[in-house]
Amino acid sequence: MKLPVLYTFRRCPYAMRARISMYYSKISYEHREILLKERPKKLYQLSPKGTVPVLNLPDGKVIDESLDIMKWSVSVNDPDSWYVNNIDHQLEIISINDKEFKKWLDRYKYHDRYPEYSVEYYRGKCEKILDNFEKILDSEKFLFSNNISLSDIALLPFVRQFSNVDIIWFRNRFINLSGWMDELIGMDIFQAMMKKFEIWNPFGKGEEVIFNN
Ligand SMILES: N[C@@H](CCC(=O)N[C@@H](CS)C(=O)NCC(=O)O)C(=O)O
Repeated sequence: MKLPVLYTFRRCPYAMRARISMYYSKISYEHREILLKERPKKLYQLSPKGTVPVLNLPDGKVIDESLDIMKWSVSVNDPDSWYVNNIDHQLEIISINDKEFKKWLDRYKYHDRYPEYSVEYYRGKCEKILDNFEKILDSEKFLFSNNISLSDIALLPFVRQFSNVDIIWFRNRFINLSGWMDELIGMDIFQAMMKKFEIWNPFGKGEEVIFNN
């Protein structure tokens, strides 16, 4: 059987959220690990913008946005109803993450490349956004209820990146988000999708990830 092919990079937060969804939905696929500094021609042929992740389905369809890969994945199989309730609100939170939080996160992480403002300024911009989530988690385990939603997973790799800049500071400042992050990172599917793969050789096949549903 022909499998969907995923072009991915292990540490990319967008690729991570896509892979978590694929593992959650138990979608068998061919994994093609790439390096951003040496992107294969095939990636550009499928999607000229050349970003990862890119999913090439057996019918030829190409999905080149991580959120669309997540949506496709749960449309195939959503065993714990990640994407059933509060859909508009979930999408709103993801959009704040992708459009606003990501921008400030990059400036916080690479503050020496953005000398216009101080590292504290950039961190403060991120803090303001994360404070909204911290408050929600006062009364709920996850962003929308005591159950995981797609938005928790979509945000996780970005919050994780933020926390890793100064993990001690993060854990003191965001007690609820720290617990939330630990719980999600502790999930088997998170650990499984972080497995290391060899870089894909463009003349060969990637590695098959098979789920026996
Ligand atoms: N909106 C895209 C963003 C993907 C993205 O920017 N991925 C990064 C790696 S983390 C990338 O491919 N960067 C290379 C580039 O922008 O040329 C998505 O959600 O899939």
